[in-house]
Amino acid sequence: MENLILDCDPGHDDAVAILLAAGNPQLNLLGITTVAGNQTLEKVTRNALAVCAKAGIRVPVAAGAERPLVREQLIAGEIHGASGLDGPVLPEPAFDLDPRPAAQFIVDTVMTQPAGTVHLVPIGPLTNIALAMRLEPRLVSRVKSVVLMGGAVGVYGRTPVTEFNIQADPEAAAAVFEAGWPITMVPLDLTYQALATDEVLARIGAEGGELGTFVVEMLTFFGNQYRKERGLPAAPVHDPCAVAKLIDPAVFTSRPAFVAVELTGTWTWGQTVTDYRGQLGRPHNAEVADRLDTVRFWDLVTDAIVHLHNS
Ligand code: PIR
Ligand code: CA
Repeated sequence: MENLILDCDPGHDDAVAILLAAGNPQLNLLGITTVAGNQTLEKVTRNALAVCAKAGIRVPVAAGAERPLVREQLIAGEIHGASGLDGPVLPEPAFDLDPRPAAQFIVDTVMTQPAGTVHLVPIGPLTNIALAMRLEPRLVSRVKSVVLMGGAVGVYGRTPVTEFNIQADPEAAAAVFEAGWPITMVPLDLTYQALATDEVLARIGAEGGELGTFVVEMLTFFGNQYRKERGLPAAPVHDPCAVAKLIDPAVFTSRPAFVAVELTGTWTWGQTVTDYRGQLGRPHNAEVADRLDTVRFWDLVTDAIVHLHNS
C-alpha cells in the first residue's frame, strides 16, 4: 500500500489520474490538491470536485496557488477547453473543500504521517510543492518520493523546447529539482506513449459502465483537440503515468540523470535540461522515465475505472 497526495490541475488527463489514484486498491489517496495550470484555480478546483462527485470519491480536496511564484500565468485552454474539462457534462460538487491552502494541507499531511511513507505526485505546475517546501523545510526529508509529470528530453510540447507544467512555473520547478529528495520525472517522451487509441476507449466504455462513458467523453474531446492542434493520432494521457509508477514500478523504465530547469534563456526558459552522461559535472537528482509498458498501463487505468464503477 503506497500513500500519496495528488497535486493536480484537472484537466482531462489529471481527471484520469484522480480515477487511477482513487480506484486502485494498492494506493491510499490521502488527498487531492489543486493548482492553477490547465485553467484558472477556480475552474480546476471545481473540476476536481466534479470528478470526485462523478466517481463517488471522498477524500480531502484543498485548493492551492492561484498563480506562479514569479511569472505571468500560462493557461492551456487550447487543449482543455474553456472549462478546463470540456466534453462531458460535469456534476455538481458533492462535498466542500478542505479549508486549508494546498501547501498547508501537504505539510500537515506529510508531517502527521510516519516519516518516509507519503509520496507526492505533482501533475501540474509545481507551485504548491515549492510553497510547501518553504513552509516546512523538513518536508523534503520526510517525503518518500516525488513522482512528477513534467519536462521533456527530446520531445516537446508548448514550445520547441518546453513542456507546459515546468514552463508554467519554472522557478517552482527549479526549487523542486534542487531540493535533494528522490524524484522521478515523467516527461513528455514517456507520456506520448500513453495514447488513448480507439481500442483503449472502446474497452473503457464497454467495461466501465457510466463512469467509463464519462471517461470516453472526456478523452474523445481531448483526442479531437490533439488531432486538431498538434496533428497527433490520439490523445497522450500524460498524468496517470506518474500515478501508475506507485502501483507497479515496472510500468515504465527510467534512467538516472541530472535535470536542471532553464530560467534565463530568451527562447528556452522553462526547458528541462537532462544530463544522463555527467557532462555538466553535477550529481544525478532524478530518475527520468523513458519506456512505458502500454498494455500494463491501460490495464491499470481500466481496472481502476471498473473498480470505482462497481463500488
Ligand atoms: C498542458 C497539458 C496538456 C496538454 C497541453 N497542451 C497543455 C497538461 C497536462 O495535464 C499534463 O499534466 C501536462 N500539462 C502535459 O504537458
Ligand atoms: Ca496536469
